[in-house]
Amino acid sequence: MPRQTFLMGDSLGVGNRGDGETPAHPVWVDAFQLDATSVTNAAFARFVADTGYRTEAQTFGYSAVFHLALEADLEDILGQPPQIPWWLGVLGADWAHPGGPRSSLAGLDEHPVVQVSWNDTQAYCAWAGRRLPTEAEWECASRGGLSGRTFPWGDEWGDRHRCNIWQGVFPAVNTREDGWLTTAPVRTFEPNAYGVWQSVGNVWEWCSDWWSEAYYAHSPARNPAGPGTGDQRSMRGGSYLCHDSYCNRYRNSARAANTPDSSAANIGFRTVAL
Ligand SMILES: [Ca+2]
Ligand SMILES: [Ca+2]
Repeated sequence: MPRQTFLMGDSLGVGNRGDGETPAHPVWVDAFQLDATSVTNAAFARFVADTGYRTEAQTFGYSAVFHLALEADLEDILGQPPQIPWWLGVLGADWAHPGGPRSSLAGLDEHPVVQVSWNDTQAYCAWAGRRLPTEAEWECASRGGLSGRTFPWGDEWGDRHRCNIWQGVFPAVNTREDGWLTTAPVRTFEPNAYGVWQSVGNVWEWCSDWWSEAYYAHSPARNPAGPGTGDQRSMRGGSYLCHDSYCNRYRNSARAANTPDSSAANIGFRTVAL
């Protein structure tokens, strides 16, 4: 991505209150080289084969699986959070078993790796000689040189599916009109003008920043890298679970966060050259 000043944040008033997408503000970013796609299962498998790395989900013994994608026995289900009961804590769910212990990566080599925590991404980046993007870099790349637009391709949805989100009635019925209940291969649909595939939809992507809803009010104008400390790390782009009715976060400016040791079946990452 070329060095540039771009308008960061929600300039259209479509964001979620509380997500800290405003105020929209001009930001300078130096040139950077972002992966065209999310890190794939095949790439993560090379890292694990080379290093013997065990992810945090493997150490904890469980991770979060979406209820319609569960591949586990009943005794493997630890429970479900009352506020978001479509997520199940599942014993044996990890990057190699994203739907639970009965699932595998068969046929998923070119799908994004999921069930990786922010801390896991740091181990992968150290091995690969790369780093996570900042939120500013991620958003700059996702915008693809278009200023103030909602999506990587502009504002209009058009007459076809352009990203992997939810169709139907969340969280019970997914009609799969875009072809995918959970992850899609990383080179599905079309890249944006910067050659970036599926920044919005498919999987959330960890960024390097600590999370703060209040950051945009005082963030530096050049290469903002997030607050100095925090409890959660930022994520960008939404996932296959996003839907207008529930999680309108498949947008360039949308933000979310999670604790750095959390993993789930809809969180992955992509990297930047050092
Ligand atoms: Ca879908
Ligand atoms: Ca994405």
